[in-house]
Amino acid sequence: MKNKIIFISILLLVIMISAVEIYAADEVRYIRGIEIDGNFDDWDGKPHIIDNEDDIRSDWLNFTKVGYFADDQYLYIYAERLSSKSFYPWRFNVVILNAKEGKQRYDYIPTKYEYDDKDKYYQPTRYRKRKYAQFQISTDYSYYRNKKGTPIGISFNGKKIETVLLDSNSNKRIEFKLPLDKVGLDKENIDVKFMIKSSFDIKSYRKGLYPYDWVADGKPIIITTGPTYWQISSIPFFIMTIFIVKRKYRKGQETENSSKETI
Ligand SMILES: [Ca+2]
Ligand SMILES: [Ca+2]
Repeated sequence: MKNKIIFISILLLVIMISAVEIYAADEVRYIRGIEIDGNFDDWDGKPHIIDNEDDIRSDWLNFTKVGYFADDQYLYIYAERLSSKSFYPWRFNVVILNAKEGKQRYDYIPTKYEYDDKDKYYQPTRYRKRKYAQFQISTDYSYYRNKKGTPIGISFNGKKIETVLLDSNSNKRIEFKLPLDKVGLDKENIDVKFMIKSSFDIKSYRKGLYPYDWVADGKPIIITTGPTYWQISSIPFFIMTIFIVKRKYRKGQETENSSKETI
């Protein structure tokens, strides 16, 4: 009987410790920020959306995956497209739907899509008129000094903010960050609602198909901003809870043993 109790206690302890370790590893991965450098390993474990491939004809405008992350200052975005050819530029907009400042544009955003079997294409069937603020992302050729890396220019409502040179040879994916103070959302624990819109695709347009690729299809992406201290402080809290549970369990065992002795 005693051996059984010891065995169960050890088993419980092992389960608890491994749970803490997994939880802590997940937390560390989450709180580890994104560095804008052309190395995409830091996107492992961050939220992402897979986008349809049958929603625009030009491969270089066709988004296939978008990752996102936010702290209290920046919205970080990872974008992947179908084409990796270096002579195709990057050119798209990041639309901030719940911007508190800088809303200047109106657009009809698709809210519903239907798959067209004949054209093998996702065509929008419903739209909603929305006002928003807009960041423009494009390959900055004025910055090209050598053939290595990808220079990504970032503008807000038509005004250039900066150019970052990504140390990456593949032109299939990029990463960048957008300053949330431009849209009045540089705060902790608030939602940022955004969408990504490709530039106009003449190839789709000529075939009578909808000429933009939106991510996400039919609805905005929502990410809650930091703070990171919340996530860090939850780890000691979790360990403390386990410690209390363990102490209570041990106390219970002691009472059980002493009552046995009395008998
Ligand atoms: Ca990176
Ligand atoms: Ca797509």
